[in-house]
Amino acid sequence: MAEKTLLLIKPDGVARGLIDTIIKRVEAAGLKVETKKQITLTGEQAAELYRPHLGKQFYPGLVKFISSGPVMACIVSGEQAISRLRALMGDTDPLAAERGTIRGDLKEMAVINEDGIIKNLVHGSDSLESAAREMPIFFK
Ligand code: DAT
Ligand code: MG
Repeated sequence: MAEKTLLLIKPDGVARGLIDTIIKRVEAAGLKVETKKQITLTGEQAAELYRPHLGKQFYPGLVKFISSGPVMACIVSGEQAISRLRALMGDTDPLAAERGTIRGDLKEMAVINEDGIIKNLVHGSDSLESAAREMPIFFK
């Protein structure tokens, strides 16, 4: 099924100059970047993005990190775009992410920030429901 999903290049990826590198990888895998926009999330946008994690011990740090600097928000489309983008991203923990994945190949030496948050460069919606909730946070 043709799908649309949200890709975010997180503040660590933008700060490290990896926007083009990451977008090229997504496109090389046969997915299409329909539109993109660089923004710094408001607290409200960050809270909505990470609403499923509300109540977890790392939630406050997560919201702080994602709004700590500009992100590149992208709508990515293609057949099975949601699962294909997730596979391309690799494991949540960059140290566990396989070679050939964005998180595995582009990780930095220290993958945990000062608040205990895993820095892993990218966010991708994990389901049709998540994509439907997350895309409008960035694209009206
Ligand atoms: P993913 O981004 O792979 O969908 P997730 O939705 O479980 O992973 O978590 C959202 C982000 O929160 C994740 O990209 C990095 C951070 N994170 C997840 N689990 C964490 C933990 N146990 N400690 C610190 N940060 C964590
Ligand atoms: Mg997630």
